Amino acid sequence: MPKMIKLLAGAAALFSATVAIASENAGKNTAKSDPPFLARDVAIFDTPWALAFLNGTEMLVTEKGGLVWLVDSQGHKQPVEGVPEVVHDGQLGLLDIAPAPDFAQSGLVYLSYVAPTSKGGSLALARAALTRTDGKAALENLKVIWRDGAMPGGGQPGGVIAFAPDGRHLFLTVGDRMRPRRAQDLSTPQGSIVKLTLDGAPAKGNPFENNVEARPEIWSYGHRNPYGLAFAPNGALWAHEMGPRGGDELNLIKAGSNYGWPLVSNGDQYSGAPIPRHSTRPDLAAPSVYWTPVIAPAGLVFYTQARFSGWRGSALIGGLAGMSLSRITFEDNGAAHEAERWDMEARIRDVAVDSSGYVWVIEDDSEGRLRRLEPK
Ligand SMILES: [Ca+2]
Repeated sequence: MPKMIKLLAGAAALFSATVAIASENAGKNTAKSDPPFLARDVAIFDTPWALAFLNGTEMLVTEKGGLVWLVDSQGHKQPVEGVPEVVHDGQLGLLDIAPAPDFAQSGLVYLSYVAPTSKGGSLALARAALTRTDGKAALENLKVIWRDGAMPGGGQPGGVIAFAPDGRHLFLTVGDRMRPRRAQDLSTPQGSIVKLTLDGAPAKGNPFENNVEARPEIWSYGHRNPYGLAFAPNGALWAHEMGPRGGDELNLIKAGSNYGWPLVSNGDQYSGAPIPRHSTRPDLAAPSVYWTPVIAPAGLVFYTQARFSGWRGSALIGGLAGMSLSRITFEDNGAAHEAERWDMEARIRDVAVDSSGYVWVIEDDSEGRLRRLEPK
């Protein structure tokens, strides 16, 4: 590299290090046992994974084993037929579900799952019409609109869907499937967040669309296993992901950014072997918040309602290992803080807010509860 360019590159790295927001370790925070809400048990599911409201009173709940339920706010459950076959093994199975931005008119829903392949299963994104005839609910005209490429792998599938505020695109988290190097390999979508049209095609203007060696749907990369993805009220995209031993992360997601896995982490390998910290590589995007020890974050929703008046603008994150619910606050400069964490005495898999401002959580258990949180 010519000397002048080297100098400029060094100056750029220094500049980005100077403007980077300091990462805050929230792992040392403790969960409070006196939450400002009452939790009402509404229904029970076998290992539920995702919860999504369709309207003010009805929601869809997925179970990892491959069932979808239509549920009302009183807890009445109706099975939804027409769910595709899934690979149910450890972390793999039926994953997220989300109504289309125009669901009220189209009746379309999107779902993610690990689909059977000769290599053990690949992450699939499908779209289907939710129909209700003669008292029966079903997914009809189901079409797989995107696949991760059917490469072999282990757990850590990712699979969380978030629609862009423009209503014309969607984002999907793709886990590294326990093949960490793929998170730095732009020729595979594993370990990335992808941006797609509502038909599953790579979005126009994606950051690597002119890189012939890259998958054109990739929006950001260097991710490990993201189980939370949501747009903030100001239009910023946030994701969280599970670290290895330590180093869970909450990241502000920007087009083309590399979030570092497995080159850097604020956690270590499960063996105890160290991984270089984010601070050693200012060229890689560092988390706004990290957790060491971990909470194993799952589910992410921004709270914009009035019912919990002090929570407006906050994000809520469930904790699997943490058996917790965390409230995250944000600053205009991209900094974030775990303001509070409450002990939920169960592994929290997903969190949602209904149109009345109540918060709903589901538990990761063979008898996992759907619970409604209301202010005390
Ligand atoms: Ca990272």
